[in-house]
Amino acid sequence: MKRKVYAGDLRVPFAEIELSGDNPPVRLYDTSGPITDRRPWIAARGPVERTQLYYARQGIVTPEMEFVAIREGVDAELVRSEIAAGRAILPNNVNHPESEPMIIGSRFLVKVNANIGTSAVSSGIEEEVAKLHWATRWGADTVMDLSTGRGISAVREAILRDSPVPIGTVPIYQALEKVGGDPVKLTWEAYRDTVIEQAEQGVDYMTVHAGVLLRYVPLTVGRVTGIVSRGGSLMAAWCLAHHEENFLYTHFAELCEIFARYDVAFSLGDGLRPGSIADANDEAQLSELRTLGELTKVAWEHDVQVMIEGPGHVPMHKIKENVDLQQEWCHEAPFYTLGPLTTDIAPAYDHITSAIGAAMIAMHGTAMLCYVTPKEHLGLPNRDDVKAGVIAYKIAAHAADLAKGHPGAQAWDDALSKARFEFRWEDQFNLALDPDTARSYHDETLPAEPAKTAHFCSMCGPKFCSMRISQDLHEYAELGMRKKSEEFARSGNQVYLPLLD
Ligand code: IRN
Ligand code: FE2
Repeated sequence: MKRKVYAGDLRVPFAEIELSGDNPPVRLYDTSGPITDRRPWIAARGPVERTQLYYARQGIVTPEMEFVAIREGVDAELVRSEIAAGRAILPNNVNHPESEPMIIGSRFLVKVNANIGTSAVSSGIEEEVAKLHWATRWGADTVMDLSTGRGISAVREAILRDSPVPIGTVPIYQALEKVGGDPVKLTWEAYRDTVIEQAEQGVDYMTVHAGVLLRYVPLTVGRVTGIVSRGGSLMAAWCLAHHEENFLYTHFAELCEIFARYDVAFSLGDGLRPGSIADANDEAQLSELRTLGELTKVAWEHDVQVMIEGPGHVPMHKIKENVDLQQEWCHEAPFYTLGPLTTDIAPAYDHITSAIGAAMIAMHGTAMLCYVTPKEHLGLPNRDDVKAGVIAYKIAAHAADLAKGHPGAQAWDDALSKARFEFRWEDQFNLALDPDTARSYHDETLPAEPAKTAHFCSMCGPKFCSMRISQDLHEYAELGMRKKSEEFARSGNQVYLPLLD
């Protein structure tokens, strides 16, 4: 069975799966909470709070960094030096002490973000808080509250106070509500006040579409799908209407000063990301990426942590180039990508079209994957969609951890495979990423209790089970091949021996 355990004085949470017989328990990274309290660590640093990047650059290992090192099974010094170099971020607003420290960087486990939030036409506070817990239960490492419509401060407050994971937002959405929904009326002042309000509440990272420059907007005219980013299209509309440079770009240094006070991290938005296979890796997208690299340096000068958002829709053969250019132009700041979707033809299955791209892009070095649910392009995800999206992305992330050779990643696979081979069905279910579904699929055809120890399942039946046959092969080897081959000849050279009679 699964139980929650805590390691060390910092009480780092893990899920421990107990296995049958003398198989050792397996410890897994656990994002499900309940919430911790970082208040004492924050208070101990005195009245002037600095960012984790500042401390890392000073050579100081904070309790947050130590916590993360235990969680990842790596050295605290690796955590500190990766943060100091800007290659990893530890998002944790000083006003969000409920969140458990985690790290986003290519040298660490690949992370998954789940988007939730209300829209003008559906959903309320309880529903969104339930989605938060549901998402972290299945392994979401961060959650973004993308609420639009009325009462979004209250939704965010409820989510923050209940969240064991860092929370991200896109402040331009709320700024737009403040100016009555007309992008032309957006102002730096309205935006700034929104950011301060959200930082005070405890938002850990914010998507800022500061790379959508006036001169890049015409580059999107010939595209098949134009500008698909909500934030990107708002800023593009503002720039064109005023014929002025994006105020997020012109006020970027001021924004850095605000972020530094709370240790809010930038998620530099990809407002010009491609929204279709046809538009992948085009000049609009790449121009913005170069600008994000320039802004990364400015943020670092203010000791503010940065990650870079990426596409979108990209066919498989154009994925690697995205990581290579991002790493080069953005000085190795962590990459955080939305999928990418590797084809446009499967609405209702875009958790799959995008998990394929997510696995590939993560293998090449993307640090965090923004999930896509089956409802992408179609509607607001419900509870089932949130689970389908998180599970698809946990698979992509773990597959990439294996490919990258993250220390310890394979232990989980090995434990599950051993259980499978030894027909320890309960152990196999308990080790599964989604035990509920694994168990129910098995029980659909073989619900009886004896089937839980049977050496076959209903896919192949008793006679054609390759696992059982190869276990018999092991036995043959142990008993002596010759003796067995004699028996085999005597039995009339039958491979599949009758089992049930
Ligand atoms: C992630 C990578 N690229 C985009 N994202 C996510 O898209 C981002 O983190 C946020 O959740 C959402 C922002 O959408 P718009 O405003 O760019 O459409
Ligand atoms: Fe899309």
